[in-house]
Amino acid sequence: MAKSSRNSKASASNGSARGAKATIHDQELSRGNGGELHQVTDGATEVLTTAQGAPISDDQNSLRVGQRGPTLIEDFHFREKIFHFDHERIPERVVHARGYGAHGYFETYESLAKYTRADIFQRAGERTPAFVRFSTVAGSKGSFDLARDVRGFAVKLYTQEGNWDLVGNNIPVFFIQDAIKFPDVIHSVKPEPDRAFPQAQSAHDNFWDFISLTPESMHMIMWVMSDRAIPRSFRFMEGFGVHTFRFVNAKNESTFVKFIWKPKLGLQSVVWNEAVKINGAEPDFHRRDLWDAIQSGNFPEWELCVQLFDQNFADSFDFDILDPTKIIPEEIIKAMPVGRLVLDRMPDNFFAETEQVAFMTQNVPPGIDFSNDPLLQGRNFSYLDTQLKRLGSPNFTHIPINAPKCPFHHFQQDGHMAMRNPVGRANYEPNSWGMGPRENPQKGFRTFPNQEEGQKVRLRAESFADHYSQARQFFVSQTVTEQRHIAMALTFELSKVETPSIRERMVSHLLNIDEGLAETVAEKLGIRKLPKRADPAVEPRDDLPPSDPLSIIKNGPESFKGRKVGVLVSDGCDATLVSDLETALAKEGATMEIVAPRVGGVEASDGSHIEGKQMIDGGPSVLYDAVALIVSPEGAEKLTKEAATRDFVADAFAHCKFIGYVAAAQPLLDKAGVEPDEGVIPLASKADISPFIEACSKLRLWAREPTVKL
Ligand code: HDE
Repeated sequence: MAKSSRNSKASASNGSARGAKATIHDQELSRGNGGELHQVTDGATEVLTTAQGAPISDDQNSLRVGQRGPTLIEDFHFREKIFHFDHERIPERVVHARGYGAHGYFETYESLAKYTRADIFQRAGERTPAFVRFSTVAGSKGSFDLARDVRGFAVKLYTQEGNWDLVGNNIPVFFIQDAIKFPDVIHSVKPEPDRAFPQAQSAHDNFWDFISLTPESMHMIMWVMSDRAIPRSFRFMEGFGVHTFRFVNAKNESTFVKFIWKPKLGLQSVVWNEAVKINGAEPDFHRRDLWDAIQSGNFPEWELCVQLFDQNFADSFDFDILDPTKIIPEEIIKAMPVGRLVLDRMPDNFFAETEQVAFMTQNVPPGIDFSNDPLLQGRNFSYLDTQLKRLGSPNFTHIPINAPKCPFHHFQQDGHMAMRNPVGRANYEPNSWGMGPRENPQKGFRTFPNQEEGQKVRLRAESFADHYSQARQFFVSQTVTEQRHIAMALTFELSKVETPSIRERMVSHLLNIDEGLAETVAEKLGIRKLPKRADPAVEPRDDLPPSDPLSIIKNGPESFKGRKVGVLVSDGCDATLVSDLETALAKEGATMEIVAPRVGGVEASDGSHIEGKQMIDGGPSVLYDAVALIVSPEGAEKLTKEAATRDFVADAFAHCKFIGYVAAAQPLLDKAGVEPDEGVIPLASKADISPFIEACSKLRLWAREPTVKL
């Protein structure tokens, strides 16, 4: 008796904390419908209701017979609550399941009317609302952010003539040339079906088996084995439309176009050893980074660049412009900036927006059209199909995140969850009631009338046959450091392959790309006798010149803006130095985070308190772009005893980061086995701060890497 009455008291007091503001569900309702929100209130706070609007008296106890008796099925509130909970999950995306999105806008620089009638490109300075979702490809929704993987870069632009979805990746080429191979490449990379592992990894037999049997994937493999596949942040990666598209102008003239998003803050990736550790320390590393940047007003920005070319160029180019395993180097066709994308607002609700957003390659406004790229053609089929499976109804366009923001009128009706139906008698056209919308040949989307003819065949064009030349071009465009990373990535991945013949088959392909690379990988894998090189469909070329835009290191930032320093402090540390560093970093547009022995913080030499953001175990140096060690002699003495401190310093050094340190921190460097070089920078006084930040803007001291042998 006494027990149950205590419970019900607790429930009453729990209840008083409820409803301090409108529930998320209510907010969604009021926004989604734009209509009046019916609120039941007791005058002070809103009253909790069922989804049908009935006020609820007790949300702590289900209805039962007596205090200890069976629960009653007539408890409609309990039934509805559990029913809804049981149905909260929807299928995750079959690829790109793990993603993170943000709102923003696209601003057009100049009119592109000469090339396209797309409304978004007509007026200089015009802003178009945008929603972007970044993603990994292979892992499931709950996987970690730093998987070695392609990143999705999907942009929805709510133009005044309908939604334009540019559903791209952070890599400009793809694994396959024909959409019919998509299920195969994806099955091979996903967890193996009998054992259901490994999760979010390509380092396993099935993937490399498929790849080594698919020479057209070799160019993509070079990119995926490069640091492009382990970006430091969504903010520091490029996006590519991949396929050749068409611009079509008002005179119905067509220009081919490729789209590239270039981050204003320059390119940056992490190293593999770091990625592995980030995944353990902060599986949401990329999510948190985007969240923190936007919430603090440091809005990430990209420039949209277009490569424009005509049929004459297409006919004369060394490769087929319809082949999605090829790029057009920027030295050959300039990437012209045409606008900028700014992300300035996080969604109010992850599920409603980021999860339910439905991107579709076939969402193009008048003035943008497709090419015959067989991958693009296949995608145009797939994306509509997949939304029906995932979102469960053809009315997924009624979900606010997917609905156009321009006026729209059609006669589609009914179906599950229909929110909008035609009003009035007419739900067809033509009708003689004079009701409803009609098509408009001038304003409407007109497909570019490209002449097409030929036999129906299942044939791959000869012009798609060269699988190695651009893979080599990518490799020779990299700095020595980046080439080393590619060799290490291939070695790592293939070391996880248990079948020796698959490893060898891969090396036989590498021989067609770069002999030195093949030899290094073979040697590191312990392959004693080099296999014969793979038989190429077309003899690879070695005369394609290096292209600088393909390297990350050659396209790094101009400053340390947008980056973060991890500052390790202890009791008795120099408070002025800490605050001077913070001020200087803020001036640079960078931030710092205090890592302390206790998250409660430390007492500095002047008696002031410095609050910790992370305790040392929770803030390893892999989370930062550079580190500073600002400790007192006593603090250093204590910290050297902690394994986490040693890792903090040793990892920062091994990952080639810049390390600023006060003299008292010397024991920490010694304990971590740091051999000072120009990247280990004394911070004796305020005057040392600016050279330290200047050095940090180079991001890494790559010259150190051969000595740390990562
Ligand atoms: Fe996708 N892809 N894809 N893809 N893709 C999907 O659509 C597909 C390809 C890309 O954040 C799916 O809504 C086929 C290339 C991104 O919601 C699905 C082929 C590129 C996203 C699908 C490709 C992409 C997807 C799964 C081979 C870069 C995430 C869920 C022909 C240019 C969008 C969904 C988001 C998602 C099919 C190849 C990018 C199944 C058949 C090439 C960024 O429709």
